[in-house]
Amino acid sequence: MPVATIERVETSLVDLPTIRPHKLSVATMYGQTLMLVKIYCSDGVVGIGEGTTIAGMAYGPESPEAMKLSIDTYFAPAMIGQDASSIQALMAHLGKLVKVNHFAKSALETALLDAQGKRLGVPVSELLGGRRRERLPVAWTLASGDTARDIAEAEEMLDRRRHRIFKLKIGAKSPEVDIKHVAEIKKVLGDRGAVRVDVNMAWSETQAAWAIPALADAGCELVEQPVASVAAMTRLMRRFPVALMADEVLQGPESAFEIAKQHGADVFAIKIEQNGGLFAAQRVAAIADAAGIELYGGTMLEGAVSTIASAHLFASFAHLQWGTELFGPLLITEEILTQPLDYSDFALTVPRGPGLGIELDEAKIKRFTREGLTKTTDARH
Ligand code: MUC
Ligand code: MG
Repeated sequence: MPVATIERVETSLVDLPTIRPHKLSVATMYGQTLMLVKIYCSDGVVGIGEGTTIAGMAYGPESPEAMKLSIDTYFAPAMIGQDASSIQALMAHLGKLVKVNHFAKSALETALLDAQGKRLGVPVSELLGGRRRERLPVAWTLASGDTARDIAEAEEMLDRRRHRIFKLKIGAKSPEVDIKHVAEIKKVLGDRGAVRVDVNMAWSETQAAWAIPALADAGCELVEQPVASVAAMTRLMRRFPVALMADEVLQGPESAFEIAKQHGADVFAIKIEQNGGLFAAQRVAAIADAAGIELYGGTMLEGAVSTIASAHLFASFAHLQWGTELFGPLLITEEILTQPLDYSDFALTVPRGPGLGIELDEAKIKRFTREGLTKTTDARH
């Protein structure tokens, strides 16, 4: 007899404004949509999960609307009545019913882990093998599109002791303009702040081969996904005195294995959603460790739920050489938790309470929930 079965699954879309336009090479974001899922269990425990992407469909293969639809139509009906505690078995079952859909699977797995942690009275990090650190260094992304404004923002983050690692979003402009932008920012920050860049696949291989040495000269220490393919990443490896990080090409353990085999990256940016959930991301980290690839805790610019799910996982990693970029909740104007997260002294504290260890401010969430779309699936479907 299972301890608890799944009685209801509820999905909703929550549209939240960002504190400023966030410019990536693929799009400019003015807001963020969280696809929230709640799993109600027969023992009264409710687990929460989040599916979030960047700029609608400009970045990843699933939109928030698509995640919701796949859960409402395919996942949720198959989950009703199932054992809520057998998370790996249930996710494997769902994996047979629905191919890929990594973001939706990550949201569901997060909700199941949150519920299980609450049920057992332990943090999600305990369910993942136990945490090795309580606090995670958090980078901030400078992406206002304006050098002077980015410098002012970095200075403010340093003054507030919130961030001292800065990731610059480049690739929308020419490499020449971007290199100047990076050099100007690093010149002002000096040793007070680390500078890294994310090109989001915008460059051709020849552009990358020309631009990366100039970025290294400007004091940039890490270049994330400069080109789209693993083959091109592999050819760029070991040619410059700067680390190369894989992001978009990492789509679960099989892709991680291929990249590791081809020596396609020095560092993996691990994202729970892009890899298909916390357990899949854990396997990606294990592959990286085995291959001597270093680790970085990435983000899909998620809200508090998926950010904290990621934090529990990253806290359990054996290695986290490049820290994290779990700043998503700080890019949103609204606080959606009853107890705000602790971002202080350049790090995020991993909550200690049962499950994810966070509580949603339901009144706030309600104000920003897209009307008429919240859907509950139960035994009657
Ligand atoms: C990405 O490509 O890494 C992470 C930080 C940020 O500003 O965008 C994301 C996505
Ligand atoms: Mg990236």
